[in-house]
Amino acid sequence: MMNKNVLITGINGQDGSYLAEFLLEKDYEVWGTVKRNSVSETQSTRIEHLRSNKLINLEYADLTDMASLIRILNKIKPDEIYNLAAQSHVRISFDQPIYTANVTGIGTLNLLEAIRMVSPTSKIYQASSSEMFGNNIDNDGFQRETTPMTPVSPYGCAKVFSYNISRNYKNSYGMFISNGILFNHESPRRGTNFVTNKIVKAAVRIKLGLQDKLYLGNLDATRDWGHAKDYVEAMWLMLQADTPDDYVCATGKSHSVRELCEYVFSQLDLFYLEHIEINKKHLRPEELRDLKGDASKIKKELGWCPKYTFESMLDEMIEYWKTYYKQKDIIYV
Ligand code: NAP
Ligand code: G4F
Repeated sequence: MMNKNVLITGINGQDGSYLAEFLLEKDYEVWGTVKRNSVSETQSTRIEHLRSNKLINLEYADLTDMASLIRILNKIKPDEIYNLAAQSHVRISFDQPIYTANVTGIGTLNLLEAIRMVSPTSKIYQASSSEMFGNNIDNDGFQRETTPMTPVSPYGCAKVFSYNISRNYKNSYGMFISNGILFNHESPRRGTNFVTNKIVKAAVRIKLGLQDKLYLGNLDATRDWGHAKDYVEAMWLMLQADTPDDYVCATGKSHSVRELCEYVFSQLDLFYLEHIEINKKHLRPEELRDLKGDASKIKKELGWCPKYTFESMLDEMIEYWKTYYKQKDIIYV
């Protein structure tokens, strides 16, 4: 029997790399898009360990370059498409709002239009985000599929456009498109300018005497943090359903950035307040204050069951950085 083939845009991102591993284990033929970088080694850092697998293929493409998407779709005609590519950093979206709108918003439309023309029966996953809710919270303290969306960042606005245009293409053209409204998810592969991995990496470096201070922004914002490995399984589950639909993915527990610092530093026998300073440059012009998701729909309908806790996720990240610096011949004290 032929292997199912799949296209992942943004395969070298945090989620793309875990999703590629997950799908290779299921014997999919995996095609992924990478962006050209002048340092070619960094184009595929997170998936370097998968490159020798005969079922993985990389292609140059950019969401802002529709012709590149048409070329790949023509070649592959994928059974499933996971649109994970984005300018995904919320703080940076305030510095580069137009670029963010072009990639994270219009880029999705470029892809959908290309799929409609070339491969309309492909099943599509759109990477939507809890950032779309802005500061709306239901009376019970949770956000869910029905919570209104009033985004508070250029990134959130671009994601709402992608969410809406995906639904519009599903309804207008009968395409199979599901939105995963994913809450924050992390791992050792998380970019180190997102708050979890920034804190864990810095705390390990402080413990090793490689750094004195950690500069952060708002310590009082709360987030619902899960593990990326659990969340890529949810993406796949959405495309195995009989009909397309939109699903929230979250742990249902939220913690403040302060609590995160407290936990990570205490795991290294440090007291966070002795090492943290606030730097205004990490504050956002408008902040999304609190996130806590209700994932009962995906649990009930698709049987999704996350395995990691907040603590086990952070412990894995701490171990990663300890090992990383050990391999660099630094003695851990
Ligand atoms: P990530 O690590 O930032 O990965 C994004 C990927 O998109 C990278 O491979 C990046 O390539 C690629 N990319 C950026 N601009 C592109 C363009 N113009 N054309 C083609 N590819 C482009 O993000 P992630 O954490 O894996 O998240 C995956 C998706 O889920 C994103 O859409 C994100 O917005 C969304 N999301 C994430 C979370 C979360 O907590 N992680 C939550 C909700 C939704 P380069 O590295 O070469 O730039
Ligand atoms: O780690 P963050 O940058 O993630 P944020 O803004 O919640 O966005 C992430 O999750 C979204 C889902 O809700 C995704 F759609 C998006 O792509 C991305 O993956 O910041 C988390 C919190 C914020 O409240 C921020 O203000 O941490 C606060 N924070 C405090 N100091 C900081 C810092 N964030 C960063 N990045 N750097 C700081 O120094």
